[in-house]
Amino acid sequence: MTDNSSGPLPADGPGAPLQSEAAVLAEARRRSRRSFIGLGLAGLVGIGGWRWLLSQPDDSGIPRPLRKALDANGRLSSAYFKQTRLAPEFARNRARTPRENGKYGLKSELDPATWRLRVQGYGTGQTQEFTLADIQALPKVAMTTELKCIEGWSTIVHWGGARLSDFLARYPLATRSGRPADPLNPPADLAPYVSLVTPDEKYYVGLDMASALHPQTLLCYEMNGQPLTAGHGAPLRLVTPLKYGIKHIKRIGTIAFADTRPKDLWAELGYDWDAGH
Ligand SMILES: Nc1nc2c(c(=O)[nH]1)N[C@H]1C(S)=C(S)[C@@H](COP(=O)(O)O)O[C@H]1N2
Ligand SMILES: [Mo]
Repeated sequence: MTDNSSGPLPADGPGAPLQSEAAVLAEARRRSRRSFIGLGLAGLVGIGGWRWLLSQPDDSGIPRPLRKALDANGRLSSAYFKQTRLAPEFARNRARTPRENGKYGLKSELDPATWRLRVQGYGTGQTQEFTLADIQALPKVAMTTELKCIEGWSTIVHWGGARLSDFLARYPLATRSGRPADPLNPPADLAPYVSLVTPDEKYYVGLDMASALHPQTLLCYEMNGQPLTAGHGAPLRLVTPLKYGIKHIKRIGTIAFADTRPKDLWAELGYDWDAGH
C-alpha cells in the first residue's frame, strides 16, 4: 500500500452452515483450538478442577467458566487482529493477471459512462449516486496482494483503488447520525454490516464493518496498472485480501448497511460467511 496506517479488522461470530471442504477444514481448526484451550485449562486447574469445571452450569452448551475463557480468548484475538493484521504484500513485478473467475452478475452489457455506484445511507435510507470519477477523486491506494480462490488457486495481483474506509469517511453514509466512519475511532452508531450487490442483484456479498474499514479493503478500479476489464469487474470491484476471492465482488452496483448479516451468495451455498484466511 502507499501508506501504513492500520485500522480495525474482522471480528465476527461463527459462520453459516458448513458444507465445503474449506469450511470443514476451518471448523476442524476451530474445534482443535477449542479442545486445545480445554486441555490447557485442565492443566491449569488439575483434574479435580476440571471435574468442577464440567459440573458448572452450561452457557450455550459449554460449561460457563470455559465459555468465559473462550469469550476472553475471542476478545483478545479480535483486539490483536484489529490493530495489527495485514495481508502480506509482494514486489510489484510478481503480479500476474488472474483467471477470470465467476460471471454471476456480469452477464449483461454495462456502459461504464452511465454506471453509477448507488449507496443507501444507513440513517436516512436514501440512495446517493456516485460516478467512477468520484471514487477516483479519493486518495489512490495501490497494493500487491494475493487473490486466493476457495477453488485452490491464488494469483498475486497489483490493485489500484480507493479505500472503502476513505469513501465512508468522506461520505458519511454508514452511521445513523451522518458522522464519518473514522476506522481508528469508530462511532457508536456505525452500522455493523455492509452489503454489496451487482446492478442485476445476481451476486451479493456481506461484510462485517471491521472488515469493510480494514486499510486493505479497496473499491478497486485498476488491475496491474490498467483499468479493470469487464471480466474482472469493471468499472468497480471490491478487493479485500484477508478474505477469499468470493468476497471480492466484481461490478459493484449498490452498497447498503445493515444491523444483521446481509445476504451473501456463497454463504447461502454453504461457505463460511466470513470467508477469511
Ligand atoms: N460479480 C461477481 N463477482 C465475483 C464473482 C462472480 O461470480 N461474480 N466471483 C468471485 C470469485 S469466486 C473470485 S475467485 C474472484 C475472481 O476475480 P477475478 O475474476 O478478477 O480473478 O471474483 C469474485 N467476484
Ligand atoms: Mo473464487
